[in-house]
Amino acid sequence: MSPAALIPTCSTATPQENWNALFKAGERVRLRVINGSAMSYFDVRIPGLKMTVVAADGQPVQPIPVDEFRIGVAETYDVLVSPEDDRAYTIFAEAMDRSGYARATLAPREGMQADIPERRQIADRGMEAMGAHGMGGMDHSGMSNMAGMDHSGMSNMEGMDHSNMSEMDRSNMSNMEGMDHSSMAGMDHSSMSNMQGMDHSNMGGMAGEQAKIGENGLLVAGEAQPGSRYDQAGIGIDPDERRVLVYRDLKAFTPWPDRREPGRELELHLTGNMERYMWSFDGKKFSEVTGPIHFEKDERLRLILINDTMMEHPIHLHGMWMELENGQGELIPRKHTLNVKPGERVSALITADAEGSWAFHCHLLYHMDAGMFRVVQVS
Ligand SMILES: [Cu+2]
Repeated sequence: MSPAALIPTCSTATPQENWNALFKAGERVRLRVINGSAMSYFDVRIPGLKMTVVAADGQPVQPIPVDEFRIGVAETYDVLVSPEDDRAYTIFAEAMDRSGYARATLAPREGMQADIPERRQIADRGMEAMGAHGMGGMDHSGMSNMAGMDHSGMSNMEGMDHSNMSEMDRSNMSNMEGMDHSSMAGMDHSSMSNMQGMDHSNMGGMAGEQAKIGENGLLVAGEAQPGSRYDQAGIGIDPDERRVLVYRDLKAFTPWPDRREPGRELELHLTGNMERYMWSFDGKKFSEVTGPIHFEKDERLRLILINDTMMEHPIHLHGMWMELENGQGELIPRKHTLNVKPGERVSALITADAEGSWAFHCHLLYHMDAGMFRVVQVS
């Protein structure tokens, strides 16, 4: 499976600049895709080419043929592709909220380009698919406006249609976790300036992509309770039978060396308040905690992350690997960044083999800055 060519180029090109990589027909190319954005999740595909995922966060995994994968901030996936035709292919990375895209081109010669796919709609199939609990009774007419919200306008909030927000059934809003319900209903627009840094893409994308799962029966509405349901960790298989990578697919080649059972469990809640733009672990911002999280040197522990918010968070640990407990037994994959979806519970095994102080944080940079950050001290 070794690729004939590794393209060791980083791209900071805009879609218009159209970063280009050349291939020879029939050769196998390995692409390493790193989400280096500050706040955006991307759905990545190459129309006309099957991709085979062979590594996650730089760690080899057993080959997984996919048509598309979602990549959180700081995650990395390596894919093999074998372009055979004498034509260009568009590497298309659509922002999760469909507000924009990144694009590059694989081609046999310079100067070629392929079509840019039409941007897909954010699906609007109801709030109960957002993964929060008890939201089944929500007024979907109000939320449909939220999903279809003009995100470009939201960056300054000018374009936001507040009347749509008020259509929401407030009595049901009280079921929404992690939100300041009282102030949501009577939203103070002056405080909206706090939302400038907010990742609206996630906000818009949440309802859409989760709901897509629901339509395929992989995620039944209201079923997204905390639990290790890794078939829900990604998008699943969508209506036109395209295969989309999910965490449960990731399977290592050989067991990682430390096979000890964890000596203890450490549970952390991902917490926040969208309107006030507060993000934290266990309800405490970094500035409010008294000290680091302590790992005993060389201990084996289980880290459990529970997302109490309505957004996805890519949680990143420096210095040590997290072995994602995704149901693959001894062959669970290891990652440095774990995407945790709204309402989801994710667990990982860690061998604390790296002495020192390490950053542990949400890799949405505004969240990190707001306080979703801790120091892990191994000693
Ligand atoms: Cu976050």
